[in-house]
Formats: sequence, C-alpha cells, structure tokens
Amino acid sequence: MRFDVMTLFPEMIESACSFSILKRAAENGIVNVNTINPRDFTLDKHKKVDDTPYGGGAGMVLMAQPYVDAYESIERCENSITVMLSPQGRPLDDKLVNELAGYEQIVMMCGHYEGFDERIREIIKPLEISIGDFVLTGGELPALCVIDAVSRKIEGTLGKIESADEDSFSNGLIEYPHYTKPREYRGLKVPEVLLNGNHKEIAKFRLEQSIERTRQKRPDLYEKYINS
Ligand code: 4H6
Repeated sequence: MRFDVMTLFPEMIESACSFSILKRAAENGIVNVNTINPRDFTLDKHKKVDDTPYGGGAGMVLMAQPYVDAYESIERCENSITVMLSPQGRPLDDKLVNELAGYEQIVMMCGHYEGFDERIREIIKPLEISIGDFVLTGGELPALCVIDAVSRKIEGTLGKIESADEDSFSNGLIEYPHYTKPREYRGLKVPEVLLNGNHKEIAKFRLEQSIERTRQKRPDLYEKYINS
C-alpha cells in the first residue's frame, strides 16, 4: 500500500508515521508513505499557495494551480483512489476503511486556511472523507487517521497478537473489557470466568459484555447489530 499525501506541512505526516506499528510497517515495506508539497509547485518567487476569496470574506483560499500541478506530478497506478479530507466528506467508519484497504495507492489532499478553490475539486474529483463532525485547522490529522486505520487492515502490519479481526467494529460492536495482572488491584478483582481456562465460556462472556456495552454506550450501533 502506498500513501501519497499532498500537504503544506509534510513533517506532520512524516513524524507521525515514524513510531510504533506504522514505523515497523514502513521498514518492512508493507506500507510506503510519501509526501508532496504543493508549495514546491508554485510559479512565483514568494511561493504563494493561497489568496483572498473572490466575493470577499475572511481567510484565504488554496489556489488551484499549485495543487493541480502537484497532483499531476504524482505517478498513479491502475488501482488508485484520490481522497480529500474535509468536513463535508463521507464519514469515515470501519466499512470505508476496509474499502480503502482494497486499493494499492491512496492519494490524499490536505487542506488549510478556508479550504480549496472549488476548481481543484472539479478537476481532480476526489472522494471526500470526513473523520467526524468537527472542524480542524488542516487535513493532516484526518489523513493520518486514514493512514493508521487502513495500514492496520493490511496483511503483515499487525502481528498475530494484535490481529484486526477481533477488534471493535469488525463485528459492529464495541470492545469487551480487558484485564491483565495482577488478579486483584485496589480490591477490584478480575472476573472469575477469565481465570478458569474455559474458552467457550470466555468467548460467551466477552460477546455478552460487548453487546451490553454497545447497548449502553452506542445505541445507534446496537440497533444496527440487532437488525443485522
Ligand atoms: C478541506 C476543506 C477535515 C479541508 C476545508 C479537514 C475537519 C476535517 C479543511 C477545510 C478539516 C474532518 C479548513 C475548513 C479550516 C475549516 C481542513 N477539518 N477547513 N472532520 N480542515 O475530517 O477551516
């Protein structure tokens, strides 16, 4: 899987991808994260990437030329998708993450200031994705969410131990409670069922816990689960 991230702040992407599981995945050649800075494609001596909005109003708008030229410089393979991270996009969820994991290359466009000149969308026609109903100063953190969530779906990124199929959301439910040593901490005991080695009972306990927690904390997901 190759991620090509168009950003004015490449260090944000590079530094976040240099830790833990993402770092290991990059070292093993399972994922490849590359950045492209539209500022490198400006044509004026001030390297200007934004300008004031036609029609007036606050803030600055990202200019079409540096973004479109930067985009066209990226070598795109057959099985590639282009994504724009924006508050008006399709909400990111486990289903969309799985869809994205089916591509060989994901090109991502990170916006700043007031956003993009609309002609960037008209020319590139990206899939717009949002990580939630809130506004951020830039698309880099959402792009990192996509990189992280998609990478962990790829064979070889996670070890057996961290396997993704047992996660929250792979079955549409939230996680059951986890415990590790010691058996008792500040008078709080680990549930007996987890200590007796009966794997069938343990699986039953965990599923019941997942269902009950989902009912309490995420009634929207619970309804979907019950009706599926
Ligand atoms: C594109 C267009 C994504 C990108 C506008 C991006 C939240 C999300 C951005 C903007 C983002 C999300 C710039 C508009 C700042 C508001 C970058 N915010 N914005 N929910 N911001 O996924 O002003």
